[in-house]
Amino acid sequence: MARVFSGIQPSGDLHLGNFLGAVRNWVRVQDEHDAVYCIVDLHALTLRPDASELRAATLRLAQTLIAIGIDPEHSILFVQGHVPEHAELSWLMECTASFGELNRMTQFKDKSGRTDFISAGLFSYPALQAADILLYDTDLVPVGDDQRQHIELTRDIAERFNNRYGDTFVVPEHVIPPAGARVMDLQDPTAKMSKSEGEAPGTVWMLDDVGKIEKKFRRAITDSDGEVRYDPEAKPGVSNLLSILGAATDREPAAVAADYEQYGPLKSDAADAVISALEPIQKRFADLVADPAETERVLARGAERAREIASATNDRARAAVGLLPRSSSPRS
Ligand code: ATP
Ligand code: LTN
Repeated sequence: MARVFSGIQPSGDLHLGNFLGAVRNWVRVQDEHDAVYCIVDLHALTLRPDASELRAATLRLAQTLIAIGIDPEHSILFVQGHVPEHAELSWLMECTASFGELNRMTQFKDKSGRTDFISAGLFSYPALQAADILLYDTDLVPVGDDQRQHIELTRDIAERFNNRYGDTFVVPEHVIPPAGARVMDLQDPTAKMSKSEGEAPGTVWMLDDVGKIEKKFRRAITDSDGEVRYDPEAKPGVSNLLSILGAATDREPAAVAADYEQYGPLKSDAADAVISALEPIQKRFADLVADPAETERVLARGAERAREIASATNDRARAAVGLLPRSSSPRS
């Protein structure tokens, strides 16, 4: 069975873009694949979160992922900081990636422009991401469109490492969903819906109640010509609504457009489709929140299973570059 790996930052609650672009597909692929899903708390540190918020967000994200349908009995669900091989292999990745490559990453350019303290970790972020992926002999990485460049860099790093030191890593491929890969902000449809935008009215949170979701869709920015047509360049707001409704109902946005002549019904149908996808998830989430110890047990077990795979790959990589074996450690 092909191995799937993906990661998500505990940088706040999930929004509709995270759901349609990424985690919904994690659930869809887990039955036919050997799936490993990681909550990347070390990556979240690149933007200096408050410690107690990070702790709470990590647990809530685990609960959200289980509520969405990640099955921790079948797939491996774990927290990056529980498996020390991630930080260790990251250093080898930093020494394999070039400064120029990291400097070309658009996510770094975006995020460094929005913070007054630019940590070195924010710059080397993709090296840690490469370590995450390569530790698990990953074949496929399901992500939203914004991660394409990072996965391409991971492939380049893996190939360079294999050329320098001999075959060590599987070279992974990204899987970008056909619909929902880029959900845009409902108030600014030229910007992607994002966790870091705070309480923005254009972001639909997965835990928003029915009233809020309806209001956000009702107020979504469209345009003034009144025509329903899928054309993301010329009509970004309307096209975003069509993409969302299409992704939520598994239809092509252009085909959805044919059913509408006015913006009002399109907005309310998009809101209804989103509400019916989110309601059962919100119910399961409430049950999980009532028993945090159970989620902590799931994560501890996930880390154990992850570490079995990660330590073998990490040992292979350490040996390949010429680090002496850790004879005192039971793992190498
Ligand atoms: P931040 O704003 O903190 O960067 P984010 O909302 O971009 O957060 P991430 O944790 O970086 O979220 O991403 C988790 C997953 O969700 C990734 O696979 C990413 O590609 C996907 N994703 C994020 N935003 C969107 C979006 N607007 N549309 C589709 N997919 C998205
Ligand atoms: N960089 C990703 C999160 C992430 C990831 C990964 C995704 C960290 N490690 C490994 C896929 C595979 C993001 O910002 N969404």
